Amino acid sequence: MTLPNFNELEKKFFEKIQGVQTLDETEAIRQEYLGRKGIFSALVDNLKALPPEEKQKTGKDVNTFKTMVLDRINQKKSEFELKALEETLKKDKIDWTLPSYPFMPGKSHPLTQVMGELTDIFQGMGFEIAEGPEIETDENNFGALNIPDGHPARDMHDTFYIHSATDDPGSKLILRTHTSPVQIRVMREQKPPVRIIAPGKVYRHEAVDATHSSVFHQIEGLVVDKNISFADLKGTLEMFTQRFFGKNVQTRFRPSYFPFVEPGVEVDISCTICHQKETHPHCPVCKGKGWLEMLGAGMVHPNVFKAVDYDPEVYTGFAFGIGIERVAMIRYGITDMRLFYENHLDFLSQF
Ligand code: FA5
Repeated sequence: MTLPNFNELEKKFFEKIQGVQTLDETEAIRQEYLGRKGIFSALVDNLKALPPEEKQKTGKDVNTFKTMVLDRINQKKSEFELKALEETLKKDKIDWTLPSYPFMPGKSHPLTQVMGELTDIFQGMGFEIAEGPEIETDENNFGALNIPDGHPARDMHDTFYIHSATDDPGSKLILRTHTSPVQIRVMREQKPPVRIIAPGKVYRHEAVDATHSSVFHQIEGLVVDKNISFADLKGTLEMFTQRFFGKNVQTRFRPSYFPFVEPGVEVDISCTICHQKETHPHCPVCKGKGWLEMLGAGMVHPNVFKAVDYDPEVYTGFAFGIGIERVAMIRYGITDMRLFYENHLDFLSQF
């Protein structure tokens, strides 16, 4: 048995590897040397026939040779891969003069913007923000607000009922029809003085049209303390309308009925589109009336105070509920509420 001549083997390998031109040719050499039936398999097989003293030394030489072959093949492969990458990059050259893709930054929905502005104005007047759930108990939405079962005022709020196994108004669930139940939640949690606003979504089973939606937004306001009067309500709402719509806007208080306030009012503002000028009979927003209805308000009814364990002989308060969609329509002169919900970018991107 002749021993392998490593000098000869190395010389041959170097000749071959220096001559390769492609990645495939390099792979062919790898197979020839390191493959299952390759040169190294044969060398290892031959070791078995050697006497033990030769076996160890030759085995070491085989390993050294193998490591060298492997390193060189890997180096060659990397060279070809790098070259291929460079060529691809050359072909895919970036043209910096091309126009970029249009980039449209997002922004808040107009209703969210209006809600944020209203919240800021009231926070500036010292109001805190309160929250309540959209799934509410019948008791908080109606009962505690002086609208007992069977009261005709319930007909004004076409209510979505959530199936429940009980008739107990404290457990019967509905989708809240206004933000007024947050008044009840806050008063049950804290003693006067109270000065909160509660913005949020409300639900009514209404036929949807240009001025009505079945899901819309309100901001509730509630102030309770000793000696709170109707003058405080008027002053607060006048300051709010002037800050939001501008100094030239006038407010009008009309008597109205809500079971949870006494007296109750609806508050209108002078039309911000026609400014009640001579052309106003044709105004598309106020329809010639010169005034736009914006919110309901009033002095908190003593029965509401009794329901939350406040003493109506000691405390008085006022409350109001503003329709956000209505305010946004007045602000921007929009005549159809449905535009807010259709998600057309042409419409939304104007705000
Ligand atoms: C209420 O919801 C009372 N909770 C308001 C209130 C609070 C009165 C506190 C007194 C004291 P009303 O149903 O009128 O009242 O609704 C208030 C405002 O919500 C309306 O002025 C209107 O701007 C808006 N609104 C009512 N129904 C709809 C609807 N279907 N779609 C859009 N906006 C509506």
